[in-house]
Amino acid sequence: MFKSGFISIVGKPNAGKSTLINKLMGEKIAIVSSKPQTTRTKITGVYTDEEAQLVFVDTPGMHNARNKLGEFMNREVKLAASDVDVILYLVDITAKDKSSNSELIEMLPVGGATVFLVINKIDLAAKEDVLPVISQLKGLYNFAEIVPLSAQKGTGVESLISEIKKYMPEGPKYFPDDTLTDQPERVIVAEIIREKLFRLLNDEIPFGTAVELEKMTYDEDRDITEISAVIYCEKASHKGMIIGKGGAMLKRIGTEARRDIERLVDGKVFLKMWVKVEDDWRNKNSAIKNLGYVAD
Ligand SMILES: Nc1nc2c(ncn2[C@@H]2O[C@H](COP(=O)(O)OP(=O)(O)OP(=O)(O)O)[C@@H](O)[C@H]2O)c(=O)[nH]1
Ligand SMILES: [Mg+2]
Repeated sequence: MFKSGFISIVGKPNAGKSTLINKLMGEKIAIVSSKPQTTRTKITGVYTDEEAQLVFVDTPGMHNARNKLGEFMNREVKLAASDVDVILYLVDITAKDKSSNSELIEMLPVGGATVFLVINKIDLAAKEDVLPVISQLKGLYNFAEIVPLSAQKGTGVESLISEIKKYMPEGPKYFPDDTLTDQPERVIVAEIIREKLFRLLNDEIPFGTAVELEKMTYDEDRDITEISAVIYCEKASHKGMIIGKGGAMLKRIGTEARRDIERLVDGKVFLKMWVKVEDDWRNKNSAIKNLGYVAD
């Protein structure tokens, strides 16, 4: 009997949701950074083996929205958590305030879904500290399963997959065997650039950035993919920081992004980037939409 179903990965910002979906897929489909609110849209990853097809959805971290982009992100979580078979609620074992998770779980449209508590980053905790955290958290909700793991190291990820399979109904393959993600290549490219902004820029600057691809074409004669991208930011002072002294920061962002994009397209890449200021875009519905943050 072949099984299939939908599983959404939710939790606070920085819990390690994107790291987990990447580990489950065996490939990087979602960007990761040490800063909260890295993920802005829901991202589907399809896992297929002989027994089952598991359709995972990574989501933005649930938080108190302070602008329209934040409201959009929280809506994305709710959309992704409704109508699924299993919800994985991720908690970072090292996070200080764990009790507030119950409010977030209450906000989820759980419906008939089974909810797992996944305790992540156990590689950062001493063995004897895991059980006390489990007993602290298990009363927050009626969890069907509690799975401790390390999304980064992969410890416990296999057992998570087998636990999930137990709750999957009999079903068809919704996607062809070789499907990995629903994201078009252009979207992944823009996300890779955004990841570098999150990794290389400090303070509030990365949170106010967005990336739009203007062009992505393959030049057959030169065997090179040509990409032009615009980095949007909220203030002229941020633009200066993104470009850096003598263009040094933008160059570094470009070099690191190009390296990843070349791996993705498996070929040479020419990447050109511009930085533009779009005042307070995170509070403008039209700007948010234009930058690809559109609910479906
Ligand atoms: N040591 C350790 N670090 C981890 C683990 N999982 C994730 N991280 C780190 O935690 C940080 C956040 O990881 P993400 O996967 O971006 O977290 P997220 O939940 O997707 O965050 P948002 O998209 O902002 O909601 C990154 O620096 C990861 O490398 C883990 O199992 N162990
Ligand atoms: Mg994420």
